[in-house]
Amino acid sequence: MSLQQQLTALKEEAISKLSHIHTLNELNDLRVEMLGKKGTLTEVLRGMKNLTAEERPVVGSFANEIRDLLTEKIEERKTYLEQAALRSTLENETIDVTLPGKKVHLGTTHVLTQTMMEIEDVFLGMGYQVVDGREVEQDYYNFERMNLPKDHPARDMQDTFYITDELLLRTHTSPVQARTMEQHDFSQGPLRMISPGKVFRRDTDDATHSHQFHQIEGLVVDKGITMGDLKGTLEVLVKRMFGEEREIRLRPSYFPFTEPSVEVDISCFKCGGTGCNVCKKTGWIEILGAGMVHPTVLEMSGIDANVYSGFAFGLGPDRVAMLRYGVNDIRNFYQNDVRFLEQFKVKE
Ligand code: FA5
Repeated sequence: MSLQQQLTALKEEAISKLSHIHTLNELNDLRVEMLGKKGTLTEVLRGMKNLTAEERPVVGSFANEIRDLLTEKIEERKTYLEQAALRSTLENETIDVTLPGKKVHLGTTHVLTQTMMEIEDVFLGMGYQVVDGREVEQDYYNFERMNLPKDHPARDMQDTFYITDELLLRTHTSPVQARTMEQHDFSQGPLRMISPGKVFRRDTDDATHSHQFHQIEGLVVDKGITMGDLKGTLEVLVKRMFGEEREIRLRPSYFPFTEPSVEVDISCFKCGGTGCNVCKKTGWIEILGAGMVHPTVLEMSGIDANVYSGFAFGLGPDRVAMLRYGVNDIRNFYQNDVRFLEQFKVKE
């Protein structure tokens, strides 16, 4: 077979193969096979050395034509394949913008946060300031400044996690009393504050006790503050939170930092006062401790107890939320079961 015949056969073979090629990789392989350095065309052209001087340019120009033709055909096929690939990608990735979107699942403010915010609103309306305390507190503020020296037996009721001998997870929000009193400038007016936050105790968890819970401390100090102011303030709170019909009772109690001291109970939401497992058969659930600020506590904060007096209270918002929503186990608030929490969804 002459070189020209070989070249023509090569061209036809390439053109026929091209029509069966469906991927860019296959196309590249074919290009290398036909036109590459070790390809068929180069192989055929090696035979040129056996040609005469007259034949060489003729065959050479024929070979060039074939190379150009094949290069062009390969380019054409390449463009065709690229467009086909693009078409198929576009078809597969078609987005139907009219389909409904995926719903974003929104959470809600925790029911305890909601409750504390509502209580804050009641007090803000009465001219109180809201103060932040510290969850990691000094023994000095948590106990000593609350009239509970190191060996005081009432410390036993509030055991906690000690970070060092002098640093602990606070057992109540009362240390904020001392911190606020020592900062207050009475020439600017009376001291009226509440302080919500987390507190920690070595309590055994049951339906109404949790080892970590919340308190809202309240403190008013001015000239001439009496137990009547305390009672009136608590009545406003209870009526705003629970409605006019809910009964409260004040029981004499003891706190080293108040004198006299009371504990305030609300009639049980579950049994209405007849006694059940939630109220431990008493008909009442305790929601706060309160009293008149002990003169020693005032004096330790640099306030003259002969001139000023005050009341203070420590409210358990977890218990308030239980009472308002009929939650019969405090542990529900802390287990983070979404089915429970979603019942208290608010429009934000
Ligand atoms: C105190 O913590 C005092 N600091 C309150 C106080 C402040 C008295 C200012 C006088 C003046 P008590 O330990 O009783 O007191 O707790 C106050 C409230 O916190 C209780 O009435 C109750 O509502 C809540 N509470 C106490 N322990 C727990 C607990 N383990 N789980 C949930 N709530 C609790």
